Amino acid sequence: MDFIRTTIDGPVGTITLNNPRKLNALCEHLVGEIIQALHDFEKAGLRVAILRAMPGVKVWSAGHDVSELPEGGRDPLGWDDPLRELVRAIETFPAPVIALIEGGVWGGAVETVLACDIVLATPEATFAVTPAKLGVPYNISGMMTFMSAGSARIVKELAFTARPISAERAERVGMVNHVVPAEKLEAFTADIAQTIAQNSPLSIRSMKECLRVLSGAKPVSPRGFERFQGLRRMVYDSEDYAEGIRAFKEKRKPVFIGG
Ligand code: LCV
Repeated sequence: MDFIRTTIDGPVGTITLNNPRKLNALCEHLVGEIIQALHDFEKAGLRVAILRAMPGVKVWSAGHDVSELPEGGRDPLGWDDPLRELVRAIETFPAPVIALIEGGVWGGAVETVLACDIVLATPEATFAVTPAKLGVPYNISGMMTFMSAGSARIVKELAFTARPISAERAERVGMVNHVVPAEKLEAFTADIAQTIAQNSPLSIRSMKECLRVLSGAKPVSPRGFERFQGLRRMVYDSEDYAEGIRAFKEKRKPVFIGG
């Protein structure tokens, strides 16, 4: 594996993001390695997976690899996009996935973390939902991931401002389970993981799947779905979307014209 490290401690497996050159941006290669590691953990019958970055990182993950986003005319977050595949792999992994967060979590990496079952963070960790900064029309299941982690009002503030929020604020609004000082976080995470691993894996697996289905069970009519997709297409076909991606690559602030 080039971009991750994996370790196994009895019934608990750990995946460590390790592509510092790209700030662990969720590129196709990195995502493929994470998904493969989860498949390996499932085959090995592990009872908990921990997803983390290297100790002491300033950036846990910079989010979707912007260089892999289309420059317009195509849905940037379609079904087979690596980020979508990663979120589904976490959600359907048949055991709890614990996110151990140090540093900044950006864009699609926030959804990835929120797709995990338990989120543990240091006080210095931050979370920034960034589609509006890039001009990206976030996708429907992604918005539901955010909605299941926080109230619509909090999601709107995060999504509309695109500003990072602190781990403490994220904990207060229910997006993070525990905020723990960095020097204690590994032991705290291991304790929760080992506790889970001693409980019934079948009971936990069924409850995780029930909760996944129930949290996604928001009635959306076919007409409503098509309207969402029409709204999203209007965005990714827009000049604003192309400008957002171009500005990121040219390392300048985008100028959005609303069209
Ligand atoms: C590719 C990158 C990235 C990156 N992709 O270091 O949620 S959505 O809809 O927005 C979704 C589509 C999504 O997830 O989009 C990505 C959202 N992510 C962000 O907005 C974070 C963008 N990155 C940053 O704001 C900064 O890089 C942070 C604050 C994370 C770190 O800043 P720092 O000054 O430490 P640099 O900005 O210098 O980045 C180091 C290298 O990593 C690249 C960046 O272009 C630079 O490349 P070069 O060394 O070639 O110049 N990089 C950073 N983020 N998401 N590449």
